Amino acid sequence: MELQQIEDKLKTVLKPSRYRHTLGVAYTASCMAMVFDVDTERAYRAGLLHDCAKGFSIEKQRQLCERYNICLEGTLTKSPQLMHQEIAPFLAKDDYEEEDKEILSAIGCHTTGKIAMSPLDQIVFIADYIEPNRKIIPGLIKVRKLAFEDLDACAYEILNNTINYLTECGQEIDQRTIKTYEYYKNKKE
Ligand code: DGI
Ligand code: FE
Ligand code: FE
Ligand code: FE
Repeated sequence: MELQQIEDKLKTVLKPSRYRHTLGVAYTASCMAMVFDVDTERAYRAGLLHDCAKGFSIEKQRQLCERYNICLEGTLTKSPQLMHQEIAPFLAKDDYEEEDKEILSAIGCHTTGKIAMSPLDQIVFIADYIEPNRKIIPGLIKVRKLAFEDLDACAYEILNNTINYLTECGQEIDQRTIKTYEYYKNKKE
């Protein structure tokens, strides 16, 4: 699909604030791509598509998980906010004609991250956290600077903040979030 078509369609399925966030991620990802020699259109497209499943109700997301044979055990049952990451690659392919494996990979790990992320994976993961419409939270200023300097250090910082935040809220932390955190922690040392 043309970028314009993707944007038009997303605008009809996402609420206005989510659509605004989506554009913020697309633009931030393409700026980061300029710094780290990644294809800017790919980064923009991945940014657009990353939350394509977020407009559906949790019930509808559960149905989509069943349709795509996504296993609903473990963290996904306790943390339904992770479902949209699992659905995104399937939905991007079916509803937005996205065939690019690297884009599908990036949107499929944008919430938890994964071990040894590609530069594009990291860019989408980071852009989602720092885009300009996000409200300022502790540590964000530091993360925003690192985003244009060091992808590994930036990913580590985000995962550390997220794990601390989820622990404070008493929320279940996904195994992938923990594994990704440990991976980037070891890489840093
Ligand atoms: O979809 P967005 O709001 O743009 O952002 P996101 O997809 O990165 O994250 C959605 C939510 O998921 C956010 O509130 C943080 C939360 N989250 C991230 N990692 C984990 C998690 N929640 C749980 N329970 N476990 C995790 O490991
Ligand atoms: Fe998301
Ligand atoms: Fe995120
Ligand atoms: Fe997002």
